[in-house]
Amino acid sequence: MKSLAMVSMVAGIASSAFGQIVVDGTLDADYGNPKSVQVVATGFGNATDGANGYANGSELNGGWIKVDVDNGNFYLFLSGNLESNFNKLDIFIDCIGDAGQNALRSDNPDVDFNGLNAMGEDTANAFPGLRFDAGFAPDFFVTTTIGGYDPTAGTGPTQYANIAQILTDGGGVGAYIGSGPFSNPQTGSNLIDDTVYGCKLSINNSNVGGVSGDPANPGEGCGVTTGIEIMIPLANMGWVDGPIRVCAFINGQGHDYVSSQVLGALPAGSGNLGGDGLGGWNGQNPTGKIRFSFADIAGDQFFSSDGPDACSSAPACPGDLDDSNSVDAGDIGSLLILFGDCAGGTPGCTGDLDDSGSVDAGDIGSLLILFGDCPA
Ligand SMILES: [Ca+2]
Ligand SMILES: [Ca+2]
Ligand SMILES: [Ca+2]
Repeated sequence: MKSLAMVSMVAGIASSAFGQIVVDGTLDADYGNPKSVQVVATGFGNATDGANGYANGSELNGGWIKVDVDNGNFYLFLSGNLESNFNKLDIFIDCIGDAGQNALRSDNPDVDFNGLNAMGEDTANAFPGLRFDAGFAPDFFVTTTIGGYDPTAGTGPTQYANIAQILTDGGGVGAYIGSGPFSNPQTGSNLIDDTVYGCKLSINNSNVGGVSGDPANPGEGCGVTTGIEIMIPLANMGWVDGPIRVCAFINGQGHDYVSSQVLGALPAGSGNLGGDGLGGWNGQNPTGKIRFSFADIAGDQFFSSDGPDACSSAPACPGDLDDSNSVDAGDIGSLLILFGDCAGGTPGCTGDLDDSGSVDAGDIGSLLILFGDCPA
């Protein structure tokens, strides 16, 4: 965002190296593990259409971040769906450790009909705006939306996107970065290919899995591999080093009503946050439409590029009880020390390799089968 020369330089690096990630709305192996997973039912419609372009609901099932230093790009993959009704996917990125806005100001760049500032503090009326968890101070904003599907003509929908700097003291640069119409609403693909700032965005809206719309049976987000994909040159974000953290949520058309679909996820059982954090609406106000703090909500409503695998409940190398990176004789010794019933008789405690509810002779047999080096 600093200069076109910088962007050109980054693009030059990208074209001279193998690009493992393709921005197409489908998950690439190079993303590694998901860093966030949804546990809350969507309050903005369960997506059931199965079409690549349009969707009848919005859900954020999982979040992946790839900081590709070799190619100079930040990649974000959010599995799920963005309803093709011009609801918004708002993404706040904390990529500079000692800068940014923990409490969103309202003198940031005017992008998407001033939608970013609509979420910020209302200084005239002394209303606070959106505030983030302690320690999370975003430095960059991306918002994207999709709509305009015409079933009669069989055209659309089209995705649109805006980016903006979030500088510590406001101001900065923002821009509309283009549109990506679908080549075919049901089976086609799309791409926003921003040649000014070097960003790329795409959606594949075909997911029908992930969370449900039923709070009593929310399901969960693991396993969904299509959704919203974004690439931003790291130079535009002012990134120098360190992990990159993201807070992403589905919002209403006017950036004025936050859904239940937030990553990092809201506490299980949560509903839509609305404008006040409780499902109410403050949208009649020019700014400060969003007037709650994620710090008041349990858990971290952000996730980090260096976080653990959000979808792994099992250890990466079962049987490697002494963390030697291989399952061998040393682990038999560790197993013997663990002999006895699991706490409360709950199967699957450390050493209970056969899920019998106790660590016993049966687990020695299971351990012998696992003998060998851990997967790389
Ligand atoms: Ca991809
Ligand atoms: Ca920051
Ligand atoms: Ca929180």
